[in-house]
Amino acid sequence: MSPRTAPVRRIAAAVAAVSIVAVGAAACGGTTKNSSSGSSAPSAVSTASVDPGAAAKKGLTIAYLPKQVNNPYFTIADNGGKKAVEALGEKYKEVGTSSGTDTSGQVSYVNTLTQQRVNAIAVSAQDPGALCTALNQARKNGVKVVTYDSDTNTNCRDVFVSQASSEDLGRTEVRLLAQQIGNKGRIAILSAAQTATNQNTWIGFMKDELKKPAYKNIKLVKVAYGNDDAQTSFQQTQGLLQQYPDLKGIISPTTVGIKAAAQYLSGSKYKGTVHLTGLGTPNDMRAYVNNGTVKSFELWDPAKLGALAGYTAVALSSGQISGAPGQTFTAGDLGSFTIGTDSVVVLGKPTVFDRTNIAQFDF
Ligand code: RAM
Repeated sequence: MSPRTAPVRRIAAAVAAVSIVAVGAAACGGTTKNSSSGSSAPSAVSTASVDPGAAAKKGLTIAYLPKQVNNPYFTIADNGGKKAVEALGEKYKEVGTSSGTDTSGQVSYVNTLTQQRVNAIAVSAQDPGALCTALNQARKNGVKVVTYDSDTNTNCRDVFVSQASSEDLGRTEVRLLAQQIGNKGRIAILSAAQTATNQNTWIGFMKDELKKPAYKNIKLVKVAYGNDDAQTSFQQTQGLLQQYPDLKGIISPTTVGIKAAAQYLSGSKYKGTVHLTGLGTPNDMRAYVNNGTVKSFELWDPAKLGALAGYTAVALSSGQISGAPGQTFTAGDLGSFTIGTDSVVVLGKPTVFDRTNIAQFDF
């Protein structure tokens, strides 16, 4: 899929900007979807009545807008979404930018999808706030908005489909690395985009975990950003080792970052002595686990995440749920899910991959 050209994007953004002021005013007017969560939303959503027993509508258009279209992680996730929504009799489409830092490109796509009157958008946000005006404009026009993988601010979407508990992800990555380096030494984080909601949330929990007395001999020296770009991530890893030659370990909570860091370490004198963990796909990381560069890392099943986003979008568009905490819906063979605080649905627990189990996974 090729990214849209800049001039087209500017025109689309300008068209949408004209009608956006009114939405902002409505959203700020204090209509609250759920007063205990403190999330405000366009009034159309907050007053919608739901019928949990309603049949799923057919022929809905569910559009996926990943952070990045050429990222294998999103290819797996969105294909999982495609299978799920098509099995329900809906239409699937995917649009998106090829860069993980093109927030204006994401905004432009939201505006186009709104003009096309898709029924729902499933979006992985490159930035928590940048898409909000466009997404609330979409919602005001009846488009349901599900964030998946990377959230926006809570008042800009109906439901966030989260891959796992953010707190668990952040803390377990620190634990994995701490075990590998014997609880001692300098470490760094190689993240994705500096604005990415998901990575920043996990990093917040990593920093909190590192405050525990058990980690008093571990020092986080730097958070570097590889922007979910293989070459930048590779160079950032190289730069970290140049700046901190005594570095003991790296956490990379991004599939693009961890793969590039593993590639760098694997071909360097640091192979096997500088430890690396984070979030990666088993297919990307298999060679580096088998050649001793990486001991263990974790991830959820991206296809299931994409599928759950699709089921959630269809349930919203069919009036089975409105996104309010406590509501329950069925997500095909993934089972039944209950919407939690801040309208978040959690897929489940991630899997830790290492030499003993990685051969069992193919994604
Ligand atoms: C990258 C993206 C994505 C994140 C995964 C782990 O592919 O940044 O948002 O969830 O890594």
